[in-house]
Amino acid sequence: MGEGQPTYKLIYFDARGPAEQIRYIFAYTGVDYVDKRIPKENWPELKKSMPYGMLPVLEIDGKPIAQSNAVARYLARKHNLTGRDEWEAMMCDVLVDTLGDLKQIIYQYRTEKDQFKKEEKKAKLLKETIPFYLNKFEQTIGENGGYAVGSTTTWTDFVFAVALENFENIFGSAALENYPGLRALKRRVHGIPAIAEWLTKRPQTEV
Ligand SMILES: N[C@@H](CCC(=O)N[C@@H](CS)C(=O)NCC(=O)O)C(=O)O
Repeated sequence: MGEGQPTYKLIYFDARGPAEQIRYIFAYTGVDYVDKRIPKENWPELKKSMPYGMLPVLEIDGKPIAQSNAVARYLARKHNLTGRDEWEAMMCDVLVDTLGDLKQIIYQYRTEKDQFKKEEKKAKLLKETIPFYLNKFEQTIGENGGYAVGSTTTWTDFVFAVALENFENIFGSAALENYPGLRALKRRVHGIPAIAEWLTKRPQTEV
């Protein structure tokens, strides 16, 4: 570890989840970190010592920092992954937060216990909500020549690539067939050599 380089320990469960975008940043930048995956049975005890009782948490020189987007944005800023200027950094946030709104709605559908309501939610998602958001994302990415923001790789590309993979897992690979720009973005990110290497060596998990 070079002088001035903090030590990083990423704590999460044995899953991609909201930790995966942070792992992509570490892979892309080549920064060393410990990818600590805690067994579910250790969680109740560990939870008590986490800042907000949730994971992921990134320990930076031993200090635990919560919130996957705050952590990703911090690392992105340090490693020039927030676009060319403050405007592009803001656009990164706009897209990440808007995608977060969609992920939240999908989460509510996935965790719905009532089968009838679940089907209703799914129908609305597929007919209205998903096309509404994905068409807008598709348009933005088209305008930016395949990038989420500006004309360079940003952390937002990583957040999208991770989400789109999950999206295809949830709704089937045909779910993105009307969105060639989104598919191409995911393919481009997955084709970046350091990310491609991470994809082959990462633990294979369901979510
Ligand atoms: N907004 C938080 C959400 C974190 C979150 O929902 N973590 C879940 C796992 S994905 C968790 O820690 N669940 C265990 C618990 O709540 O006890 C982030 O993005 O970091």
